[in-house]
Formats: sequence, structure tokens, C-alpha cells
Amino acid sequence: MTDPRFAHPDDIRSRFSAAMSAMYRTEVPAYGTLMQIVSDVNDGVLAANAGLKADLENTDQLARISEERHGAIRLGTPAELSTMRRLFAVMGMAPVGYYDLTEAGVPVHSTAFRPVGEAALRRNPFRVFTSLLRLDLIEDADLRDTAQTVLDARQIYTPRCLELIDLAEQNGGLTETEADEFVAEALETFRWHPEANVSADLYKQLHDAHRLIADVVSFRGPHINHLTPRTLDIDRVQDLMPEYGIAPKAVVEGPPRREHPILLRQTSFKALSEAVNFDGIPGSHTARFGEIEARGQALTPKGRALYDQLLTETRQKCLPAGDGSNADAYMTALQDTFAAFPDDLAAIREQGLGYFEWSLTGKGTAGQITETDPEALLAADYLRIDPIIYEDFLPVSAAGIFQSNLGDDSAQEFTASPNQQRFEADLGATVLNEFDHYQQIEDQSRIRCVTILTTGAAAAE
Ligand code: OOG
Ligand code: NI
Repeated sequence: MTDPRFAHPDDIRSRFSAAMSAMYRTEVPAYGTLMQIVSDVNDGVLAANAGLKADLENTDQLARISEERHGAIRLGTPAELSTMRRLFAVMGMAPVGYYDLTEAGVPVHSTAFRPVGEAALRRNPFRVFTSLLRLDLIEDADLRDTAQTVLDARQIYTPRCLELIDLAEQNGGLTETEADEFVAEALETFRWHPEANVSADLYKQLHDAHRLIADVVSFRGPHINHLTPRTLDIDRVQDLMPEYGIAPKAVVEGPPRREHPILLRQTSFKALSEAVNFDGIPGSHTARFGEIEARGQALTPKGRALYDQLLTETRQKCLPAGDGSNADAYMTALQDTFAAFPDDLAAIREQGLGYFEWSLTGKGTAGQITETDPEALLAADYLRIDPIIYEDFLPVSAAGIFQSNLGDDSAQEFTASPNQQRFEADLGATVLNEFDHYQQIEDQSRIRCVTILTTGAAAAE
């Protein structure tokens, strides 16, 4: 339960997300332009589509759309990762999911810190995709040791930020004043540093080993590398970007456009080249970009397996080239292959492919209903179901985003080596399994509705 002496973690998260967005807008002005396009497109979609607007209102999601965004950071050491877990916990964010990206040629493994539970997500769904560098995958032992030494010597958190994390843990929260201070101090960790931590020569060696390694090791902190607003029409925003002088990535990642969106579609604009000072020697680094996403229904393990299978089939037919030369062919192959994924809610439910949330329609008097079968109550219009929105990420899409912003030449062969146990040991906690979580939301919503209709009382959460 929330303690009145303390700022609510959801509020701290909202403040932090707004502060991060303001900072990123000054650091990467094209992100501000992208925000404007997204907001115009979202307004247009809502004005033209009363049904969608009503559905979002009904499920209490309209307010969150314009607030909604995720970001991404890349960390260098286990100690940085475990402190990051404690930092995000102060704002009600927990690690959900494990993503191994070695399979896709990127030497990291990752989780997403995000709010868990309906109320917190509605309040503010801000999340951060957080990767940990796999130094063990650098072949050159000398370079690996040098990188390790550089990383071990840096401190990415301000002393006051560390004190405030301790304080929040000891007291069970932060007062309003402490929370404001915490937001300002935590933000420092995510700021861009034009002064590199390494010489131009070492930067080049790291860069030659993998661009991502240079990005993580060469700087004083894990600069936020992108922020991503949610759009209601991603294809429209993708088309509009060039008109505003922004170069989009070649193809939209994820499933094709559908009547009933599933999972997550994402696209980004190319990273900027930024001036960097390597010990007095001027140079540049390319890492930071902007991204947009469109979220659809969360899929069950069965639905996800079908998605993965269809995506693999598509990529066997046509692998999207970074320069966009086969973008049309890829989008056509994607659309054709995904014809095998049913695009109506009844079929998705019958085949057990997606998760649904149950709610009351307002028909009938709570406590007066004798029918207890949820299916019968649904058929008789006492209950309604809506798709549960996917709040997580997709490894193949993430790899596509990494690659388009690290350069097409950056994909390397690594032996796929998922190591969730190691990741969790470094994190200092286990990650929540996203499928279990969605299943629980679905089950609890159904039980709660039936209990209210039949007894008049809300079931304990
Ligand atoms: C993270 C890429 C993953 C997404 O939206 O899938 C990601 C990174 O580039 O560090 O943010
Ligand atoms: Ni992203």
C-alpha cells in the first residue's frame, strides 16, 4: 500500500519520463520533430476513427497514448546492471523478459524495465530496454582486458543518486522533495557526454571489434540511445518522415499492417553523427537515433510461435537490405506470409493465439446475476473482451533496430549463447516471464468480473 509520506513510484516514473524526453529533445532535435509528427498523426487517426477512440476510452487507455514512450541503454558491467535495477525500482519498474541478441549478431543480452500491472501501466507505461555488453564475446584477449579496465574504473551514477536509492530502499520510498532530487540525479546517468573516456586509438580498436563495444566502453555513461513514442499509424509516420527531412530506416520491423494489430511494429530514423573529443583529439560517434512504435495484442506462446515461424519464413524468402533496395519486396513477402495469421478477434481467441482482458459492459445489476459461466455472460452482453496490449519487445526487431543504427556491416557471427542464469545473477534478481504475466491479467480480469456480477463484491486483487 502507498504511504502518504512518500511520492508514488508511478508519479516519480512520470516525472522521470518527462524529464528524459525534454533532455533528449535538446540533445537530438530530430526527436522533437518526430514527436510532433506522431502527435499530429495520432490526432488525425482518433478524429477519423470514433470506434478506436471509444475502445481506447473504454479500456482507459486514451490518456496514456501521448505520454507513452520507451528508451534504451547499454551497460558495461554487472555492477552497473544491478544498480540500474535498484534505480528503476524506485520508480516502480521491474525487469520483464530476457532477450538474447547474440543470435542476431549483437554481443549483448537484455531485459526491459517496466511497470507491471494494469494500474501502473495506465498511469505511465514508460519502459527502458536495457542491454548488458557481453565482453566474453570479444576474441582479442588484450582488448577485452583493456575494455574491462576502462569499464571498471567508471562510475555512471552520481554519489547523491546512489544515496537516494539507498534511502528509498531503507525508508520504503522517497518524499516529494527527495523524489524531485532523485529524478534530476538519475537523469545525469543517461546524459550524452561529448568527452570520451578513451583515446582516439583505443576507440578505433574497440570500434573495429564491434561498433557496439565502442559505444558502451568509450563514454562516461550509458547515454540514452533512443526514445520511442507510440503511434496509432506507423506506416503514415514512416511515409511522412522524409517530408520533414528525417531519413527513416528501410523497413518497419515486426508483423505487417493488419486490421487487428498484434505484438509490436517499430521503425526508426538513422543515428546522427555527433562530435566527440578523444583526449583533445576531435572525432565523431554515431549511436543516437529516434524510433516510433505501434503496439497491438499480446500473443500466447502458441500465437508467438506462429508469429516467429511466419517471420522466419518471410526472412527466408527475402532478407531486408539496410539500404532499402528490396524494401517493397520484403513488405510484400511479409504481408503474403502473414496471411496465415488470422486477422479477426474471434478466430484469434478460438485458436488460443492472443490474450484478452475481460470487463463489465454495465448491463445487469451487480450481485443479481445467477449465471456463472463467463462465456455465457459474454454471449449475453454482460461482459466484453478486449485484446491485451503487448508491453514488451521482440528480439528480431531489436536486432534490426540495433543494426540499422550501427551500420549494415555490424552484424557478426556469434555463437548463439543465451545465458539467462548469468544475466539474472548479474542483475541480482530474476526477470518476470511475460507470458505468465499476461495470462494472469486475463485470468484475474475474468474472475473479477464474474465475482462482481454474481456476488456484487470485487474479488481481492
Ligand atoms: C536497443 C534496441 C532494442 C527496441 O525497441 O526493440 C529496442 C538498443 O539499440 O540499444 O529498443
Ligand atoms: Ni527501441
